[in-house]
Amino acid sequence: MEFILYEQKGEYAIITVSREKALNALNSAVLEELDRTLDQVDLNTVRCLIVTGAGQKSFVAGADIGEMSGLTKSEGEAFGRKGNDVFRRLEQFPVPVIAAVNGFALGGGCELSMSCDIRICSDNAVFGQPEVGLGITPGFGGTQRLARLVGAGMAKQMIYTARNIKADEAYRIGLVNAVYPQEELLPAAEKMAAGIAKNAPIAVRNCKKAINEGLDVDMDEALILEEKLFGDCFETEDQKYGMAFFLDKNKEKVKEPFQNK
Ligand code: DAK
Repeated sequence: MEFILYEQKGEYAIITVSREKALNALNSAVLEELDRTLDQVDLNTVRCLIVTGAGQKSFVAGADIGEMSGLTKSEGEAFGRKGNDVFRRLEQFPVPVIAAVNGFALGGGCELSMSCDIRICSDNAVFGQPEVGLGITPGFGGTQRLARLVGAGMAKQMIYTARNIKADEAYRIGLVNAVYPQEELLPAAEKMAAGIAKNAPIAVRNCKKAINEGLDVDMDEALILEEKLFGDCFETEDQKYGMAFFLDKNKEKVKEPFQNK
């Protein structure tokens, strides 16, 4: 692949958007490669993904404006569909995805980060939806995910004004969970990924599904969904082992890794 690096480190893997000369902007090739990368994730062993950008300046500086500028209406629609499909796939990916936002996260970059389960960022990160300044609307889910994450009022302000916000403001409004010095960002993301990977994988996947799908329905339906996913964990080897380990009073015992079964 030309623009996506993929590295599996034990039970988690890192996807790096690597098109540094254009600040990792998303063209069709990047989106295509991102999609193909997700095809290749070995879900028998990978329990968490990290998405980041190459270099220290940019996570993803948006969709590629050069490529977009010449699109016809139907090509624009196809480009939007490609991005939406990949981002939705990431959002619904069976295992949790952490965005380690290491700089500019503008337009499609902010939208990519919002398709991930968790966002943490470096102290030089900048978030924004500058699309209306370019004559378009956010097209990769920005109007929907930003409003769900930070509330409609703040999302509308950011989108209508096209004003970028820095890391501290992103933290204050709840767009990111934590801010780190640049050199500490990836280690922090890896530590979090390893922490997630240590827990029972079927239970973690079911939590992701319950939260994501539950947010799209009313509370009564959401609780039924939770009951079902809760019930699904029973009789798994990991549930039996996790509970037996707790109940075993032998203080010398060492917890074995969960088997994903
Ligand atoms: N696209 C293409 N190239 C980009 C780029 C981008 N989004 N962002 C940066 N680059 C390129 C620059 O052109 C420059 O290339 P060279 O001139 O060196 O060849 C190189 O990256 C370095 O950028 P700068 O020289 O500008 O670097 P600075 O530090 O001065 O400025 C910046 C950094 C991030 C503030 C600035 O580059 C910037 O404002 N970039 C554009 C940010 C932006 O507006 N991004 C949002 C794009 S809109 C749709 C679906 C989705 C979308 C649209 C439609 N459909 C449904 C159809 C999504 C839209 C967007 O994402």
